[in-house]
Amino acid sequence: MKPEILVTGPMYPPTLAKLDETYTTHKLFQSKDREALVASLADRITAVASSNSGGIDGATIAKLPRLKVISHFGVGYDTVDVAAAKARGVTVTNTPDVLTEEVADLAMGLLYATVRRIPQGDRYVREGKWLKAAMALTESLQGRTLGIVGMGRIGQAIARRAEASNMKIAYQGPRRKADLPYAYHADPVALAKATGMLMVACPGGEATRGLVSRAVIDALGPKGFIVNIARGSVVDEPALLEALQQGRVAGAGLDVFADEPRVPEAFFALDNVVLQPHVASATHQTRAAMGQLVIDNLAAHFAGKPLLTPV
Ligand code: 8YV
Repeated sequence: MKPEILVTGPMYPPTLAKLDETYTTHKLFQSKDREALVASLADRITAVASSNSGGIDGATIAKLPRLKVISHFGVGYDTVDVAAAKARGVTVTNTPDVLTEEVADLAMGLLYATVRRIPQGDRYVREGKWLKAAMALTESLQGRTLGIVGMGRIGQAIARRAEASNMKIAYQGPRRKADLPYAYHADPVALAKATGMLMVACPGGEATRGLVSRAVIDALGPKGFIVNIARGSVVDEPALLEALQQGRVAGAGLDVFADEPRVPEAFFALDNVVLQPHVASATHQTRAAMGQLVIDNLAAHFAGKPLLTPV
């Protein structure tokens, strides 16, 4: 009899296939009666596999008295009620490190695309406009200072890339990191004012909800740029949309949104924003590595061994 697990959200199909092979999987996200499914499993489920598009809340955790581990597909786990889990002695694991460089690549790609207007140039050629005139010049990244909000593993990987592009680095976060040689600003408004260019790379969740507020966005100024590869919840999205519409900031590159996959259509009409469908880690190699961590943490649990990546 294969051990049973509850899978609360869809994830990388090969990983799901591997879970189906190894476990009797109960897929909450496919269930017609989620309440009934959870109730039917209450007396025996010890492990859950969750994802960003299907997390697990405190109410569901409370209905699983034997639960021991939540193996989450993602480095960010803001769709998991970690406080409720910890209160119950349930360990949550995530998928850090294996996606750091991949996410940093997309972040820099989005910064280049936004400031050097690469998608706009692509459209300019496709629409035959180059036949009539050269495309307008853009701003330069050279010598600019990139203000990174959130200097964790991904923030530092972005900083390395930006430095290789002759950019200077400043950052904001809960605390100064003594081992980093960059200028630190406790206040995101001060970081925006000092740099005019923000890269949002901090965790999501209540602690950072609305951290990049209207005041931060206004502090960027009309030559300012912002890229968000973290979570839509971190940025005041209506304030950013308004600032872009009114030219109070020069441009934005967005991979994440407040209510994914629903993106406010008002963004579509704007020529100063580059939009991506939350793809920072979306390569076969990286998603496979993330999935392997989900699998390895579950295997460790069922083998009574230490979990690999507890949060
Ligand atoms: C998602 C991410 O996991 O890891 C994260 O926190 O946001 C992404 O890698 C991915 O979009 C799959 O849902």
